[in-house]
Amino acid sequence: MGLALLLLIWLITLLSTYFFVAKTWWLPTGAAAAAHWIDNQFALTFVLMGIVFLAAQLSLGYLAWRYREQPSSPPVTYSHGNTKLEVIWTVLTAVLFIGLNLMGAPVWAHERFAPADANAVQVEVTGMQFAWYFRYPGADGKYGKTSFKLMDPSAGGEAAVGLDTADPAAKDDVVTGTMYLPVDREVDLSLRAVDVIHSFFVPAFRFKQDAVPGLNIHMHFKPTTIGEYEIACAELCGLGHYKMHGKVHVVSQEDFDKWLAAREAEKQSNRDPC
Ligand SMILES: [Cu+2]
Repeated sequence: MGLALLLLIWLITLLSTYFFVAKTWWLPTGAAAAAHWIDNQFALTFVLMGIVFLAAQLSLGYLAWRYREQPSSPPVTYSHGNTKLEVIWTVLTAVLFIGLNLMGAPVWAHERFAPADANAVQVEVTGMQFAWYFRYPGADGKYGKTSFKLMDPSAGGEAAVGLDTADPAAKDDVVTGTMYLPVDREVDLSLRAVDVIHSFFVPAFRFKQDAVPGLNIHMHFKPTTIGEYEIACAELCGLGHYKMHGKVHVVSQEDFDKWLAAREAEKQSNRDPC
C-alpha cells in the first residue's frame, strides 16, 4: 500500500509538471511593450513554485512509503511537530511571496498610476452584458458627456454607452464594436461598465483590468505588433459571459487614421441625411 501511494503521488506530480515544462497550454505571443516583463515575472514565479511543488510532493510520496505500516511498527504516538522547522518555512514562504510582489509591483503600478504618454491615443472601453463598445473622442480630443439615464444597451452603439448627443463635444465622438489601435503608440484607456463588473482582458497584451459600474478607470499600454487579437471578458458577468468577446486590430498609424476618418464620415452621413 505504501509503495502504491508513492507511485500514485509521484505519477500525478510528474505528469502535472510535464504540462508546464512542455508548455502544452500557454499564453499567446506577447504583443505589447510590458509583455516581456510580465512573462519574465510569470516564468520566475512558475520556476520557484515548481521547485517547491516538486520538493513537497516527491517528499510526500517518499515519506508515505518510508513510514508505511509494518508488523514491526511501534504504536502511534502524538507528535507536537517541530517549532523551529515551522518558523523557518513560514518565514521562507513570506520572503518568497513578498519578494515576488515587490518585483512585479513597478510594472503593475506604471500601467495604472503613471500618466500615459503625451501623444497617447485615447479610447474609452465600455463593458455591458454581453458586449464591448469602444469610443474615440474625435478631432476635438474631448469625450462628449454621457449619462446613465441615456444608456440603452439594446439599442447598441452610441445609445448603449449613453452618449449625450446634445453636447457639442459628443458631435465627433465615434463609438464602435471593434477596437482599432495604432501600433507602437501608447493607448490611454478609460474603462467603464454599464451593469455589472466586467474585466477587459487581452491575453496577447498581457493586459487585464476590471470594469466597474460607477468608476472610470484609467490605464495605459502600448501595442507593439500589427495583428488581430482577442478581447475576452475575464469576469463571470452573467448567462452570456462566455460570448462576451471582441477583436482588437493593431494597425499602422496610417491605416488607423483612415479607419477612424471612415467611421467619422459614416457618423456624419447618418446624422445629416440629405
Ligand atoms: Cu462581462
